[in-house]
Amino acid sequence: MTREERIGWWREARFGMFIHWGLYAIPGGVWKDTVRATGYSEWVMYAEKIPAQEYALLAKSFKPTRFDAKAWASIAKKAGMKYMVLTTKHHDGFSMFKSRLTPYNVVDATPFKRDVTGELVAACRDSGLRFGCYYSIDRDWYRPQGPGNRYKQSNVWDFPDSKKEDFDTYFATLAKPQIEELLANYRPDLLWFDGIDMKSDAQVEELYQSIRKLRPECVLNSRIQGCRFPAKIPPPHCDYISTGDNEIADQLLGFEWENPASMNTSFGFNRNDHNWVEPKEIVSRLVDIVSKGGNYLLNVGPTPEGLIPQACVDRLLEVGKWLETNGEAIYGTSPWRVFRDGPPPKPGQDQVKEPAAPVEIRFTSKADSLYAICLSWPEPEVLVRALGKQGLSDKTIAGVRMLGSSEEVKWQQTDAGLTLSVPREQPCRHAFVYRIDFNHKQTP
Ligand code: H79
Repeated sequence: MTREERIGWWREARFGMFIHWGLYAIPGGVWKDTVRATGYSEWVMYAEKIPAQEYALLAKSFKPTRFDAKAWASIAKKAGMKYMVLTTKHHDGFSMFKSRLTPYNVVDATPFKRDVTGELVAACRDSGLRFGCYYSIDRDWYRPQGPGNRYKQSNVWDFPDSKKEDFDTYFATLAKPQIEELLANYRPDLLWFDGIDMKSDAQVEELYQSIRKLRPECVLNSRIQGCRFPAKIPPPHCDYISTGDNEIADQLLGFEWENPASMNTSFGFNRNDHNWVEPKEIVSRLVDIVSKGGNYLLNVGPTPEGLIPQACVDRLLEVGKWLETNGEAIYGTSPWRVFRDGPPPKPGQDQVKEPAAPVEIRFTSKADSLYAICLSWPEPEVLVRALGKQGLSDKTIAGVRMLGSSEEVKWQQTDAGLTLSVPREQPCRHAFVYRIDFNHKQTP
């Protein structure tokens, strides 16, 4: 199977749900007297240097009585997301799936005893969502031979003797067989590696060949090899590039990419972090990412009770509402020749967060249509400079409308650009999509 065949669904999907759920949800950013209202709650074991045996006791209080895989899948669906990626093992080394390789897993080590990965896979399949497994391959703070005292972010409080570190053994006896186990038991559509660069080239190759043999259709992100972006574009053993956490590419990359992003400052549940990204910015970021050919993998950190926080649900439903009207400008689109139009950015300006007047525009395209997506309501009219007579010399415009609006849009094309009238009523909130239809060129 070719990469082109494998990546088709993923390229059309554009918007996915990342789920960080594990033992770290229980402290939720609070450990003894230390309260962290910002930052990665899934790093609590590292940040507090919690001995592995003490951290492992958290498993005994993992009782998410409100967990309902179908409800999570339904939230993702309503948000307009097309795939889900779950942390099957994070850096803390705890497996959120039934594993025969270690009893330190959600079924064998908790009173809950339910295979949450299996339940989520089933719920996703039932509702037409693709499913991916996140796996932290290069870090494991639970295991003495885990990676590794050579690296600065490893567990040196339990395992100070760097001679005991043995990445090769960890890789051969746990990481690689667990990946094979995930592939065999859950048949994921995607494997989402998080890693740093502990693996040798030979290990990457071995892992890659094994995955391809077991499941040729499984899409792979770039962190199978290394974490750094934008170095090595495109890396050899992956289907798409993961940018840095919360890092949006600032240009068209010419290769599929995805931004893993949090909705507050943490990926795992943090009970004191209320610093939520607002729906308008989520929509802006989605549009910005898709205009550059990327996907948006937006995270939720469910609570120890098993609920997606209400603040996330509210925001996701709001984005879903926007997509109901405007999804055709997002799903299955390709980037246009340029990704943006609008006033020249000021140095250091984040154009998504602080769009400059009069209006920031992003483009996407599909067949004979071009979508010009305004990141704020344009008044009294909008001039799209990139679509002047010269910029569009090879195409003629058949008509223009605004998605969700039945009002007529008047348009005029000059050398300066394409001027579009603005409907009286806003058809939705947050961002506004003009669909510009071109006359179809008959091939002779
Ligand atoms: O799973 C999420 C993060 O936990 C994980 N990737 C996403 C998807 C991740 N692993 N490593 N890193 C992110 C980068 C490391 C960041 C750090 Fe830090 C900066 C480690 C120490 C300083 C942030 C601040 C985390 C701990 C303190």
